[in-house]
Amino acid sequence: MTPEQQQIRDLAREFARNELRPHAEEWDREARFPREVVQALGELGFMGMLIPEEYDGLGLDATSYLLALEQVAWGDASVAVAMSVHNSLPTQMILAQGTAEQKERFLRPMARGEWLGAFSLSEPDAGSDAASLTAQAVRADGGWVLNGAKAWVTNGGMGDVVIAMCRTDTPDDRRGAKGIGAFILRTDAEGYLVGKKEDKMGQRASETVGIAFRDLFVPDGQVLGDPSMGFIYALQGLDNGRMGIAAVALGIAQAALEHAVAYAGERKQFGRPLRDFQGMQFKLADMAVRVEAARALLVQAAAAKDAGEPVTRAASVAKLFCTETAMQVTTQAVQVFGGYGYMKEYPVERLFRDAKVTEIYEGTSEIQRTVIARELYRA
Ligand code: COS
Repeated sequence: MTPEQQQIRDLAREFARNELRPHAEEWDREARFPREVVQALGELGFMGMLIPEEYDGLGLDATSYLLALEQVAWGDASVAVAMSVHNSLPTQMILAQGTAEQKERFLRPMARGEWLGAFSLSEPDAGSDAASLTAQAVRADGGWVLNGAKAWVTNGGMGDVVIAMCRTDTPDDRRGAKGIGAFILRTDAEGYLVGKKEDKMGQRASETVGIAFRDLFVPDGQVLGDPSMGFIYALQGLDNGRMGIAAVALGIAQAALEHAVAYAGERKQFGRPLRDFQGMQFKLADMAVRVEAARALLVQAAAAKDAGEPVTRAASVAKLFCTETAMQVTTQAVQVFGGYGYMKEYPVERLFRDAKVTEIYEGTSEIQRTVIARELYRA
């Protein structure tokens, strides 16, 4: 790490320790997202970490961003996923494909944390097979009219800007993955409807909603790039998004490891602390090795991104390994705590629940393996 990267990581750790950790249990219990925290993250510059300074961002490298995101997740995974989606997907997609006017209009308030961003690809019947989505955009005078339903949108209700993928091809000329556009939506637009907030197993404080479009008019100025290339932009965005989720998972795993190490040092059975038992030592060592290996893979993917190299494979490798590490390490942390680990009074129970979804959203572990295998043949 460079001194600057270390400084950003330490700043994130301090913020997580003081502003997130003390409240994580309460936010989880109440399933309430602390919107005020987004403002605080914005003041630190953390909502525009990858946005250039000319648009009010910090203009940092991916490594700094992901190391900071890991720390935020160490404090609270729900806050981290909101930050990850915002920084990795809509802002990066606008940066990559947006016009000068779109960058000026959307990136500034997003970089300052005044507008929270979301990304909407999945639908009730289009999950892993994302290109089969059916929400339809129809050409109209000066723009497009959107109709359809989307599923599991993080920040989709309380957020301000959503990039949503909808079909732009016509029923008699279906073009599959090349017949989809990416639309920059304001959530206060007429015809943007927010459905019920999902009641989830973990990351309960993060807002996950279904949304629907009913004759939602989107002016041409809010179409991202080529209206037939939105699916490609979404997959490019997900290359970034998957590194973000890897960082979120890593923060969860690191937190679980630290709790397990501390507990095994304190808890006594058979007249000795648990840490004195070789079975426990092996368990803790395996957890630590997984976490370190996961971080190395994430840093490697971040370095590839910073070097301007293709990251599809590295991002999927990092996402797969970090998220499965989170699930394994939190499972073992619950085991170390024994009966207490199963109780809500102890944080490992929440971390275990928070870990699971990282193996699912932004591409399941099975999709990551599919992507990695395809890339092996491409190389
Ligand atoms: N970046 C840029 N372009 C990409 C890409 C990437 N990472 N991955 C694929 N593409 C391109 C392909 O090259 C192809 O274009 P060409 O025909 O010109 O070569 C196009 O996108 C379509 O790709 P493909 O034919 O592979 O599409 P599939 O429908 O088979 O889907 C998977 C590919 C399964 C990998 C994709 O649908 C996927 O990632 N699904 C999971 C979706 C997901 O993560 N959802 C979570 C959303 S957030 S809750």
